[in-house]
Amino acid sequence: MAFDIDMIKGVYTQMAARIDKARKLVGRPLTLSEKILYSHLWEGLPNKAFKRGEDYVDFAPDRIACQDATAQMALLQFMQAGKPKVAVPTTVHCDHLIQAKSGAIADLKVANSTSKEVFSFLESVSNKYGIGFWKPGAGIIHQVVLENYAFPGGMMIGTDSHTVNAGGLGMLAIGVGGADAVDVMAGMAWELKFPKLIGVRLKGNISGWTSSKDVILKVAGILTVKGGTGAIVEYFGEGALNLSCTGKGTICNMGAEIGATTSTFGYDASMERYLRATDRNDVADAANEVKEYLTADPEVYANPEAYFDQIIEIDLDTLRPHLNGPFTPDLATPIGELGEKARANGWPLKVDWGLIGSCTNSSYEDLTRAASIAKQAIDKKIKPKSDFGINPGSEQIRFTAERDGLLKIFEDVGATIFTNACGPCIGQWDRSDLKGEEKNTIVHSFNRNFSKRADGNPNTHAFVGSPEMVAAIAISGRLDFDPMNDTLINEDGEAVKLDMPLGIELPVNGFAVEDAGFIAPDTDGSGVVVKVSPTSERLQLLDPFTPIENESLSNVKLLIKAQGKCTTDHISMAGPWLRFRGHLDNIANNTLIGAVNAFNEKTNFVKNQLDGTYTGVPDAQRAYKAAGIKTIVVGDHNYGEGSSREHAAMQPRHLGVAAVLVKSFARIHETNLKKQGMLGLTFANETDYDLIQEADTFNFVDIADFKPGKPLTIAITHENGTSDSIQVNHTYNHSQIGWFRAGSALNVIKQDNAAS
Ligand code: MIC
Ligand code: SF4
Repeated sequence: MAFDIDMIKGVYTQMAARIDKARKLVGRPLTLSEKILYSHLWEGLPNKAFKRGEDYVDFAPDRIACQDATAQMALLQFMQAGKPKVAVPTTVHCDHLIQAKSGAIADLKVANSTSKEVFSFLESVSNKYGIGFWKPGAGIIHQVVLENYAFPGGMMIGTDSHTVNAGGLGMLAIGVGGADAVDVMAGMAWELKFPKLIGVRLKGNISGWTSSKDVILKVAGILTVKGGTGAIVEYFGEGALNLSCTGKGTICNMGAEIGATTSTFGYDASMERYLRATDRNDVADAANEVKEYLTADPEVYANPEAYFDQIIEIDLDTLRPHLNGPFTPDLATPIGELGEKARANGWPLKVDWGLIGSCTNSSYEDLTRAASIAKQAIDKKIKPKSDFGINPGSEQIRFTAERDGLLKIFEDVGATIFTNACGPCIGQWDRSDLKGEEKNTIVHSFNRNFSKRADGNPNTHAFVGSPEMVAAIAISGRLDFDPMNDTLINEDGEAVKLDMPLGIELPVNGFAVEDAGFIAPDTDGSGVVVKVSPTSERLQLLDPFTPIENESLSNVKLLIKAQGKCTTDHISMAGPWLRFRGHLDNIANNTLIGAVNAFNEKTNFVKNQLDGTYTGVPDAQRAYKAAGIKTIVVGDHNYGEGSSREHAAMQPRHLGVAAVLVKSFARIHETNLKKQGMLGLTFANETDYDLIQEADTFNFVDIADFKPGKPLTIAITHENGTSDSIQVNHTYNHSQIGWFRAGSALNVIKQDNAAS
């Protein structure tokens, strides 16, 4: 039986009336995305049609998922909200804080001891507030959600950008910062700008070496890392129907890499099979009763151009497998063309590691496809040239894969089986084969490959591919290997070819598990005491932020002008810093240390305008804070790309940064800045970025008149006494300006609580 089946049935009971009413209001057939949006309005029955890309709308998500690295801050904030229990079903998953080093059993033991304080905190807060807790080793949040909680037609939010993975089961699942999750946990509406819609028609069928991963690698190449911003991507067509449910999850998962709000697929037989295989006949039966509401109206897919803002068509019959990278997930290259490109760019051709796992590609089917390649290495006597690491997606997958002999195959080719956790995908990797920062290449089945992400080394060139392609490349040890055309020399000196991968969609003998790792909360958690030691270096109770006063915005100094890509990994690095995710002051010591200073192209080296010296970004910022001076961060396009981590907003806020002014923002990060009571602004005229000089002072001349839809003016004084006046845009609505005035969104919740 599924968790929360009554909630799911409740959603289905109300669905028909809400969607039928929406169809009338909109006056035309509806896409699946619109159906889910309109059936999850905070007000219940829709009473107006919304403008895509314009209207802010209040939604009522069905559930929330948090992972250990973001849940700490989310729950520390929720604890301040003064509520006895979470208002909607919520889960916490411990997956980010487990380092991959020697193998699952040893690594888990180490994590359980080094992060004991944090895991115990999360477990007791979960118990107190009615939150389901998935202990370390249970699996990666998005696999566990897909296996247990996702349901067709539902809407969920999660404090992780890859929450979108649940689109594989026909949900609208959206990544948010912790403060957004706190709104919903506290029983309030969740606000989102009504998204635009991108339709992707999948023609033909996937076969051979091409996989679901290649669909999204191709889409990323077309749309780039910001092409999906503000939009939901809805996949359809014959090719969609023939993809497995977890394969659809892979495609939706990496929608985060194109900035999309989320991605989804209509309910179909693959989803029904997956629900039944994961012990959720009740959900499948309930979904079957409202089937027509769980996909678009037929007119939409027959004539999509009339219903979507943009259409992309991909012919799966001719789609080739890809590897994307290095350093960005949208640099797409078909296998076969990579050698030439690598040679031209000086990317090392020798591959040191092949890593299989992450929330993107760690399903049972993924492991079978990769294992079918690994098995050939054994059968054809090819000695793998690279090291191999595997992170299964969940304990259920691991247990079943072990039973079915898949793990044995990987072990026989020398792979290390790491914990069911994020591991190297988030820099939780004690990589022992490098001595320093050697230039090297790795291939992985993850989703992100930003600089330093997996191992902290800026010279590691990481390429993203399907698990089976990662296996093939790792066996060959070469980035330019094309398994469809090239041969390998085996131990007998013969030239042998790898056959195409063979996957098993769902385990023939069913899934099995002994201890899935779930701990249900007490029905009454009011007596649970949550302890946070005042001397802890890992956890720190939060003090409310004080509002940024208008007067403090007249002598604002430039902290850093960031150049080029500035992802949340650059703003608040993960890896070794994950250990401080529950301690705002300690993690603030990594603020913007990865951002490239536009004036000297160095990282963590900025001018402290107070004394003219050059120093690390956190040091300079702490000096401004001590002097009571507010600062501004200037950035390029798609600033804050990547993670949902609100630390990237809370840390600058905590240290006294008042505003972030960029050419464009990634969605979640922009919202996180607003939630924490900061100014997230964009240049009205992009080239004004070039006017910003190293020792500039900023005066927000009309901040007293901060209003929705009205640009702000900033007077900039340069060191040589000259000045410029620029216009900056913002997307704050009335209530978001209220957050700024109150110091944060959480302060508004607290004020409302106190008033009621
Ligand atoms: C990531 O993949 O970057 C993470 C780590 O899962 C983040 C969340 C975090 O920073 O904790 C994400 O994608 O949101
Ligand atoms: Fe974990 Fe990587 Fe997925 Fe983020 S992308 S949730 S770090 S596996």
